[in-house]
Amino acid sequence: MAEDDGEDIVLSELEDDDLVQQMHDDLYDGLKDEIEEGVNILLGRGWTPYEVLTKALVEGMRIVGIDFRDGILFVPEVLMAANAMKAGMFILRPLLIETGAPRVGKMVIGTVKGDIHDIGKNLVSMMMEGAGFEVIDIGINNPVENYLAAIEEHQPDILGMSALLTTTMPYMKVVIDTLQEKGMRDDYIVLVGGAPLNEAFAENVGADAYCRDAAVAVETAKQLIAERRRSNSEAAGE
Ligand code: B1M
Repeated sequence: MAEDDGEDIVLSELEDDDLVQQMHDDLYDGLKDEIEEGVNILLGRGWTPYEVLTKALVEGMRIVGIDFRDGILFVPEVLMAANAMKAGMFILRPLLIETGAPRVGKMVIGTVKGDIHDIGKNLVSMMMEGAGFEVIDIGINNPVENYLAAIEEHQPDILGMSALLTTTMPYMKVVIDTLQEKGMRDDYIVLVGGAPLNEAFAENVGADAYCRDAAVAVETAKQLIAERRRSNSEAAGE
């Protein structure tokens, strides 16, 4: 995508806006080293990790997604873009989770069975950790048994599920129905997210909420945990 006029581009010499534009191009081209360099430059110029994440990386991946959809990019190129994105996220992760905040709750999160998309889930995990949550990430392609084993082992407040494909999102209902059948549904707050979902879908499958993005996931998690704790202490007559 990036126009190559034969001149080497020196990232550190670019103004912020041009650098971000160049990073979108570099992400598109799957240039991991350049993405790492760009992230470090922006951080060095005083950008917050969250700004770098959203403006340089997430926006760049949005553009990749459009051309993937339109058949301009194919799986191998998108994989390279995803790897470059992950390299940038790797630098930002410790900065985003660097917080003295007391643990506000625990979440188990994973991408559902049949689905290997994990960038969005990883981002949600990072933002939740940054907001003071303990996060147990069970990875991709999770059958219901994996969710059950993880919640039994870790006893979280929240179960989070991610799906990026219209063919895999119905699996969320399988997990929630299983919790229901086992009489465990009300023990957990269930949050769902992923590009093809919406609020109506979340309501249909019996989730507590749909989270449009990682920031909404954090806000929703905090709000629902506070509500749950309030009603528990009211029930206990405190
Ligand atoms: Co895939 N892919 N892909 N892909 N891929 C999509 C999803 C697609 C929309 C592309 C397109 O056509 N435009 C399309 C799905 C179409 C559909 O179902 N309607 C698609 C397809 C078709 C496929 C394959 C079938 C392609 C093929 O093989 N022919 C295949 C399926 C593989 C499988 O899973 N079984 C496939 C493969 C891949 C790659 C492996 C190449 C790669 C994934 C690499 C990886 O994740 N490690 C990939 C990628 C990168 C994408 C796109 C381009 C980008 C996804 C992404 O990372 N976005 C994507 C296009 C798109 O989404 N526009 C696409 C950035 C990320 C930050 O956003 O994931 O939405 P997102 O997460 C957000 C929110 O959704 C929310 O918060 C996140 C952060 O703000 N959120 C949650 C997400 N999960 C949450 C969980 C929560 C809360 C919020 O829990 C509490």
